[in-house]
Amino acid sequence: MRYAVLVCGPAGAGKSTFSTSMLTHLAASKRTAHLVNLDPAASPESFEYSPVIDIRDLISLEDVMEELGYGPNGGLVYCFEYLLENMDWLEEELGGFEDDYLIIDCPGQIELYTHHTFLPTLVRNLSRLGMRVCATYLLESQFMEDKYKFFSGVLSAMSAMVNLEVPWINIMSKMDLVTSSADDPAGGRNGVRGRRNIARYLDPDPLLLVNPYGHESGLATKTNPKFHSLNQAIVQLIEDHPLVSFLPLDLTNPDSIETVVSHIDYTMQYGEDEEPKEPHDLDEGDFADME
Ligand SMILES: Nc1nc2c(ncn2[C@@H]2O[C@H](COP(=O)(O)OP(=O)(O)OP(=O)(O)O)[C@@H](O)[C@H]2O)c(=O)[nH]1
Ligand SMILES: [Mg+2]
Repeated sequence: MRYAVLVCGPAGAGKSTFSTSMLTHLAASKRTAHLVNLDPAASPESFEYSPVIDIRDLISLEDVMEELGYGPNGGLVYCFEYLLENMDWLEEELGGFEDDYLIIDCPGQIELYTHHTFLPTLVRNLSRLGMRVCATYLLESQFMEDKYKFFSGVLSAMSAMVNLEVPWINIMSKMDLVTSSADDPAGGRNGVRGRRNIARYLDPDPLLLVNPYGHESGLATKTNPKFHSLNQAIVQLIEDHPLVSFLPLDLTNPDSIETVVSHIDYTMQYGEDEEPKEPHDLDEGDFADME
């Protein structure tokens, strides 16, 4: 059986760093995994592990910009469309791998996740080739510092999930950057502070958006009244469709990586002849030092 983990998420979410950490982690557990680079803009020296399949062997952003006169964003879209037209190239590249575990590092263009047909087509092709596919979607912990930014991140994750229709894991990356203090004078009003508050973000609490701290703060006072009913509708949407919750990822903590990997394994039912394993739960204590 062949497995593919797509590593998705907005620009700078930590996709490439997570892909590398996962490869290191799997190697330490004596499991073979390979890196696939789908980012045509990745710089050649940016990989600790050299990718076994690299979109830049098919097409590079630099060439598209130079030869076709595209700018960087249009150029990237051109590259994805070029790959879609040349799926036989990818199929051929994938041909050499039996019984394998591929980690597919995706580009950070948000269009790819919201409406472009690139990833759904790619996933359909991988499934057709008999691969079990799971997608991870990374959002970085800085999103939790601002409620409005955070909920736009939640909505982007939701729209990507609906667009892609594969088993899905949302990950809150860069948890090592979350500093919290119990005696924060703002009481968590301006973003995540303290362990209880972190929980309200990892399992998004739509009430964060509805003026939870009296009349001084909250979306209701900060935004134009024209948008109140829209905000209300968004809160309702998230409440009615609780599709998005996040696994925290702290790359400085091996247990945290292990937890994320075990959730991925479980989602793909890795090792078909083995008993499916229950995913690890992160110990309560793992974030205890944050308070
Ligand atoms: N503190 C901290 N920094 C991180 C972590 N993961 C990534 N970074 C930093 O965040 C920046 C972006 O990381 P990348 O892994 O390149 O992010 P990416 O999602 O691949 O970015 P694009 O491919 O450009 O969309 C780099 O400066 C990393 O060093 C993390 O877990 N903790
Ligand atoms: Mg990257």
